[in-house]
Amino acid sequence: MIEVEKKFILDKEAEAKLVDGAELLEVRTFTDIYFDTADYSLTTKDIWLRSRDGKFQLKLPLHQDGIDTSIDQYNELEHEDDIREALNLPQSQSLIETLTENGYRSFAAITTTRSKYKKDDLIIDMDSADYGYKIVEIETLVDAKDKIEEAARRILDFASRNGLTISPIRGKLIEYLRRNDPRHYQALVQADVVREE
Ligand code: V4E
Repeated sequence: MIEVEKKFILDKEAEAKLVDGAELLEVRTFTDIYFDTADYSLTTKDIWLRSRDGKFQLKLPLHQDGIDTSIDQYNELEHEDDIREALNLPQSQSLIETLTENGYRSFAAITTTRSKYKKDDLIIDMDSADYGYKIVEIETLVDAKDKIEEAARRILDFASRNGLTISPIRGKLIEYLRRNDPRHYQALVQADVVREE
């Protein structure tokens, strides 16, 4: 599946409007541990490897011409075999052991409490990260690339109807790096993965 999502700043007014008429699906807390090599070979290519509560996930960028670039599109791999193939890793040992042997190490751990809502057939994730940062993501899943554009339009329409401001925003990990690891953050700025506004 392809995840089409957009992050927005969450202030009190926006939160109240969003929650109005929305169905609360769940509240849960999870911990993400992010991995990369010492020279940032994944993240400087906009590739994100993490273990979420112990389960590995890999996000690969799916930037397409002609599609609104204010929407982020990633392909998500969740099967260890697929992740090994995408990263060119051999099929031996556990994934964490293979990663360590191939020079990957963890560079950030973030615990998030997420309130998930459904409204107008879109998913709203209100995230509060343990280091003191709040964000909201509007997202949907599509099963083919030719459905991304329509999904992106639905998200932006929904945002304007619900009083959300479309402005550049740092995700939880990027803000964490900006605050805690300026060297890594600058490498992402230089690689044009992160734009400084
Ligand atoms: C895709 C990405 C990163 C990995 C973390 O992805 P994100 O969607 O922020 O995490 P989360 O916890 O909401 O995952 P979900 O539960 O939705 O799967 S870190 C940075 N990016 C992309 C990115 C970027 N290139 N530039 C900026 C300013 N923000 C984010």
